[in-house]
Amino acid sequence: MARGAFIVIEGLDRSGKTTQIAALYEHLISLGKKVEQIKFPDRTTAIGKMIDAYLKSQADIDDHAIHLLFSANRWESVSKILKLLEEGTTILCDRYAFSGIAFSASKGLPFDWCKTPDVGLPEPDMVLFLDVSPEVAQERGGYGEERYEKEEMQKRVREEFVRVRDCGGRSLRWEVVNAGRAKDQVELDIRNATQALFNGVEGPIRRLWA
Ligand code: Z5A
Repeated sequence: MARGAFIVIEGLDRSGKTTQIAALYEHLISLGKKVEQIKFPDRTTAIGKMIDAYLKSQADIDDHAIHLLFSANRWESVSKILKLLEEGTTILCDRYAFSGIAFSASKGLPFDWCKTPDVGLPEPDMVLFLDVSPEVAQERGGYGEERYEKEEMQKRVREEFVRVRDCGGRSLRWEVVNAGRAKDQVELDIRNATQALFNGVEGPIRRLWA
């Protein structure tokens, strides 16, 4: 039996990740596929609660320490991710290690240091990067409520994402989607990019940057 596909959606704040994951989820359900949504940070765990307090500026945490907490928050989901994939369930994941590097490096932490704690995580079969200018993102609902939601920071993060893509390793599939357009146009692009994965994936789950 083919294993499930591991699909990650990345992008700046308000690029439409949550909207598009929900749309792809509904589409896969309508096709009768086994599919699960996950999201990082996962704010439900003990580590996730610390991250949540940090993002809401209710707690101050050293830049290095918060970076390691974001990574630990992914590692605590690895057994669940592997189990779902092995059972044939497609995973749609909202943010992953790529956000971890891009946000921390944009604060000035060394790029390679930022990458190290996530080496060996399950590697996605595809990363869809929803590209939107910080100006367009800012016009969308809710912008400005959390710690990183500032135009200057988002511009630096966008630049760091390019470096993250370029350090992806030979096997990593990274597709850029123009997310500055209408929701249904973005949805169609994402569906087209991912449809080859809907029936599952042959071969082992690779490890990220390993
Ligand atoms: N972070 C980190 O530092 N290190 C890490 O390792 C990780 C994360 C994993 C919280 O992430 C912060 O954590 C994030 C990165 C950092 N900080 N920042 N910045 P989060 O994922 O929990 O929160 P978020 O990035 O702010 O996600 P979001 O608010 O859920 O945004 P989104 O999912 O990309 O967008 P959306 O909710 O689908 O859409 C936002 C609005 O735009 C909404 O009103 C939609 O109806 C609208 N929308 C969506 N698409 C469109 C289009 N195409 N046109 C017009 N309007 C649209």
